[in-house]
Amino acid sequence: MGQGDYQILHEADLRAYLAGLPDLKGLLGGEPAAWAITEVGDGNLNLVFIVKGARGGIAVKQALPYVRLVGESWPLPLSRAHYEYLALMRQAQLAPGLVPAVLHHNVALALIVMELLEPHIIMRKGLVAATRYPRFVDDITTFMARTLFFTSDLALSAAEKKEAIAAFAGNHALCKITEDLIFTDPYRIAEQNRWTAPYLDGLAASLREDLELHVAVSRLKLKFMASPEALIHGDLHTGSIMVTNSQTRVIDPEFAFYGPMGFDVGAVLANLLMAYFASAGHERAPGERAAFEAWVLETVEQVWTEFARKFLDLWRAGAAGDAYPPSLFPGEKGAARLEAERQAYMQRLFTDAVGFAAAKIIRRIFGLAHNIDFELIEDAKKRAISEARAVRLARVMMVEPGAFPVITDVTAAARNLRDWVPELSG
Ligand code: SR1
Ligand code: MG
Repeated sequence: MGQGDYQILHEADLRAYLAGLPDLKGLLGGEPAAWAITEVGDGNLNLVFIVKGARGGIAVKQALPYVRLVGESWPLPLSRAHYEYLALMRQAQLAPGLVPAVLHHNVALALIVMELLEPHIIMRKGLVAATRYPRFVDDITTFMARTLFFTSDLALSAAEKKEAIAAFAGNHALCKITEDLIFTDPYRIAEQNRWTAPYLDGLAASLREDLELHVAVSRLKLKFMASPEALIHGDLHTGSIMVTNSQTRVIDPEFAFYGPMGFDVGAVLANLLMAYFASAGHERAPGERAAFEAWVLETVEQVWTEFARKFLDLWRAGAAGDAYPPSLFPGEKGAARLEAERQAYMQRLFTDAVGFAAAKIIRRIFGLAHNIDFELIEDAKKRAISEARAVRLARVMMVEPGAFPVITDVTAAARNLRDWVPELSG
């Protein structure tokens, strides 16, 4: 298997391939024939293998030439593995210890070998089980503040920034998935849409007729397409985060490109809010998950406040980028005016995050790709109730983001909807 050939790797191919790489062979230890190789990918796009030897283990991710969730009828470029590799390397520089270490990369095979994250689990699974993660706020806000700030015009020269945009511009097929699945399809008839029928039939139809919502989501789509503010992860949901009680790792940045910062922040907020609304559907006795639900809303608040604090601290510590030239803000008066502008910048970013969070919620309830937070609620009526509550909040967040000037307005609105009884179809 040379550098020039792509083939979908099966267990035997992977074993032979790894056996030919002395560093990885040594890391795994023992005889290659004795390595345990398991394909564990449960995402929508790729193959993921866990390989364990006598000494250690690794994770191997290979891009398929099509969307795994749908099949060969939906081709997808292998180049996404290259962008994922670029993003992982940049994120490792900017947020050390918060992404998996890359051990090997093969462009032709669209293959990335990473450290094995063990005993980490996908955060979404932990949230379904009502597990609280004490490191999460500090780690995810450090990740977002540092990766977004240091790849923005606040930290880069104009030339560096444009080179960086160009380096990721080819990842447009992945952007197109987002443009279609998040910002378009849930609001029109699309073959791949699905929802909890028949209970949400009426709500699905109302989304298709809601022109205020169509304007709001189209504005967000335009912002996503035309705002290369920073290198964003591009798919920062709780399925892209692996956790233990004491560690957090952000994985899977294959959707990375230069886009709006609020898209990443909104993704984290949206997925926590969905965990909150889904929680009622998972309880076996009333109030059983109350402490977890309180933690989730507190986490929503802290994710924004800590992110904003860290981002502003980086900016105040000395922004070397070409935006906001210091010579335009001299003396005490200039410093005060610049500080007021920083606050205004963060307020705009917050409003973006609120809107993008809303779009992220609606796509998981009416679009192609759902999440286990809701999907694992077996009783379809209960699931629909949780989903309808989330959609009620998401609609206001999208159409009137200005009605949520601070993050506690979002959490208060979520809390008020906790026991709201929606009118269901069917
Ligand atoms: C067809 S891919 C569907 C979704 O999976 C990924 O995780 C992204 O969220 C994408 O939108
Ligand atoms: Mg993914």
